[in-house]
Amino acid sequence: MNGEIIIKSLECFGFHGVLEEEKKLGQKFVISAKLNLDVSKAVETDACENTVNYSEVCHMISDIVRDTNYNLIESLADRIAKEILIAFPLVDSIYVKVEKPWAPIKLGLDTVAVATEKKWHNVYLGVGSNLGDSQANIESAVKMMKASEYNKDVMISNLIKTKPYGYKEQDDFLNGAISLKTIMEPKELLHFLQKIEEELQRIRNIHWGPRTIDLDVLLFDDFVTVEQDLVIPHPDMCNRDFVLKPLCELNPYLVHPLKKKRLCEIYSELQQERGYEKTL
Ligand code: PH2
Ligand code: MG
Ligand code: MG
Repeated sequence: MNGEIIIKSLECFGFHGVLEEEKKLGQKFVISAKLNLDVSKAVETDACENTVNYSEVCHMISDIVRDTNYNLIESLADRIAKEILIAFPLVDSIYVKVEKPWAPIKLGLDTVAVATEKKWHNVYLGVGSNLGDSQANIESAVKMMKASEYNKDVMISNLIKTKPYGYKEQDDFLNGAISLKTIMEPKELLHFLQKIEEELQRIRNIHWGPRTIDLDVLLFDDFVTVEQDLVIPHPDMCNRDFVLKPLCELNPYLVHPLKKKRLCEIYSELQQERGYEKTL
């Protein structure tokens, strides 16, 4: 049962702002938040440990406003949203509004405010390696994903040995799929994954050539985007059995947002079309 915890106009004090005076003197910030969570267990047991204690949330917000320093209220709202999502695992998504009623703009106004929404996104990644100790490279990548507090529930499929697809003059690959929840937005996630690839010494020379690690965003909720450096869903995922096989192991009933079909259907259609199993 979906429930909401609503905090309206919590008065806080802090030193956020672009002007030196704001940083020195501080001012009032008024925070409102709406937390979405499953309240079934709380209602069934009538016990506070099965929900989110709104008093703890309010104190956490007040501490963040007092103890951090941002130029922008956008950054403050983002920080509050992220910290609450991380600290209270029951919360699936959150809306945060930061008002600055005393904004020094030499004009009279009620208040100025920014608002943000953040949530735990369901993400699926493809992972591949055919250089160095592939299994160790993939394990290190997973460890780095787990180490970020912006991610949780990181799970990896079994790894499969596969023939190179595309550029053939290279060693066989070890491939797998990873599922995780993240509060990063797509571009942030892309940069996070690129940093892991760099740390694992990936050198980009031949397009589709040998690599110590390749981390591709396959699916990001039902999100669809086309940008120069990021296309979601992954445009070639439905043609690759080394992607679909491990992905189906993690979640066969997941629906592809553009094909509107379950992954297991897409995979079995690919196998029929090819007439054979491509993996070794
Ligand atoms: N990745 C590629 C190109 N070809 N072939 C296999 N078997 N596995 C891969 O992960 C792979 C590939 C580009 O990302
Ligand atoms: Mg790739
Ligand atoms: Mg890639």
